Amino acid sequence: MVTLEQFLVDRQQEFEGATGAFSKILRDLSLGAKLISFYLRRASLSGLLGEIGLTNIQGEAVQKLDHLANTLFIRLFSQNPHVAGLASEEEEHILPTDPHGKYVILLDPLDGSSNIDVGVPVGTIFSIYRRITPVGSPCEEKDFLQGGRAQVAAGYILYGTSTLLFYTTGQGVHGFTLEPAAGEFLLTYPAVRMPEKSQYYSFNDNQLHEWEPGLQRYIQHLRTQNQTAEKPQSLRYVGSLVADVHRNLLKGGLFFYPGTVKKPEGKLRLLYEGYPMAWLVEEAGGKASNGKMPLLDVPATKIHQRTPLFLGPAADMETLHSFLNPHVVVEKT
Ligand code: P6P
Repeated sequence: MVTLEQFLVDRQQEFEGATGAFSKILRDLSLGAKLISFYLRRASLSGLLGEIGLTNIQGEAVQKLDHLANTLFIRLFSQNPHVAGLASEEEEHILPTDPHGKYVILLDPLDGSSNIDVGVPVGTIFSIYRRITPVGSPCEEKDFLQGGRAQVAAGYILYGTSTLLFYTTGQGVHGFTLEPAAGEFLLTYPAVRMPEKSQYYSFNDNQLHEWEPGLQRYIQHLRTQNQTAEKPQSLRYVGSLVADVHRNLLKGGLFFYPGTVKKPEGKLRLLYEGYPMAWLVEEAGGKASNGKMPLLDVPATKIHQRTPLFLGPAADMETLHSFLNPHVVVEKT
């Protein structure tokens, strides 16, 4: 049994600087995860379901647990000397914390929270960068807009049938399960690889009529393939990004949330949903794109910018791109 703390100590050299900063940041993330998991599992017993009557920067109703998770992580990272600042889905602007911190963190504190009332798993998503502005001064927005390939760590916490923490620092994807009896995350998924063959495909087709024609043709291709396949792929979509991506990461499957005619940028946020998920999937052997280019190469211009997101096994992504960009020769991986 390897605890998350021990795992981090054993692999400290993998995280640049090896100063122990990452261990302390991940320790705060795991403490936040344990507390959120505790409150989530009692939400309907303790009046924590429902909305607080506010609307966030995204124009979405703020759930009580969104507010709790956001406040909790702000408190935790505000007292961490390695963190120079935060950006959160729930906050319009960046939140500078310790000017002597060397890292900045982007967070979706509780993604998919509208599912809480119906018992569908929800998650926390995080993305960590080394700041580029001088240590000793307050962090600035440009620290958060370095682009997906500049991430130094990324991951998610899934509050599902168990509480799982998955992360990467560029040395593979490693997963841990919370053992409530010990209050520790234990290593349960070392060196995760996404299966090359998909069992599932995942999307919400309520706007299919607004999708680009190549994508509609790809859906038809999937369904035609299923008619003769020995093991037809199943549609699985719970409408909670962490849960949908986690299932497809472990079992193999294509997930996408495309743009539409009215909303070409789609719904999901690039910096604290797209980039971390794309890096995790690439580190596990899959691919992620915005339909046109690798997602990690999509330039970051605004903290809350949105992006179409496609991710899945490399071979399935190659087939998808052949439908989306029929005139582009897709390099054989
Ligand atoms: P739709 C949850 O609100 C979320 O941001 C993601 O977790 C999820 O993947 C997506 O929206 C679901 O959106 O339009 O299918 O309900």
